[in-house]
Amino acid sequence: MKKNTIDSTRVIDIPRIVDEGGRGNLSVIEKDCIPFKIERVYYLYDVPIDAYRGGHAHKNLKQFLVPLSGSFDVILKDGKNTKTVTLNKPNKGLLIVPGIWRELENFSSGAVCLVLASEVYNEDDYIRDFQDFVIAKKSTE
Ligand code: T46
Repeated sequence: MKKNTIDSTRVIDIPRIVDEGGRGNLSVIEKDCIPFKIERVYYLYDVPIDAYRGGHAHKNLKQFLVPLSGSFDVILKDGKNTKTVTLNKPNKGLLIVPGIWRELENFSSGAVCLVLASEVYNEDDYIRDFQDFVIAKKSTE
């Protein structure tokens, strides 16, 4: 389990190209915008307003969450501290480093959460029990 704290998670601005002809915006994630190579892309959508996603930590996975549409809250925990980040702009994404518990809630109607991930899917990388997570974090102190 990585020693990271919630201070290691951060919102990153995604470059935005505003069309001068009034055709709207274009945002692009390339080169060094995020600090890992993308190995997987998935997205959450049609999430009911009262539904809850996440509720786990990753041992090694880095992820970048982008609210392509609508908004939702991401609750981050490191075993000691908690912070909530509201994502509601398609040109601002949240970097979540390994060793951080995350919960996603308060999805607005029509919200879409794009996730760029540093590894392919691997269930062994998940810690899905919060007490196990807290114990694993304590062992890094
Ligand atoms: C995370 C949050 C933001 C796959 O087969 N492949 C995949 O790439 C993923 C992500 C999931 N799955 C399967 C595993 C489960 O049977 O899809 C099902 C739902 O996955 P889970 O309950 O983990 O979904 P969320 O929305 O609670 O969590 C997901 C990611 O798993 C997680 O890494 O940070 O989105």
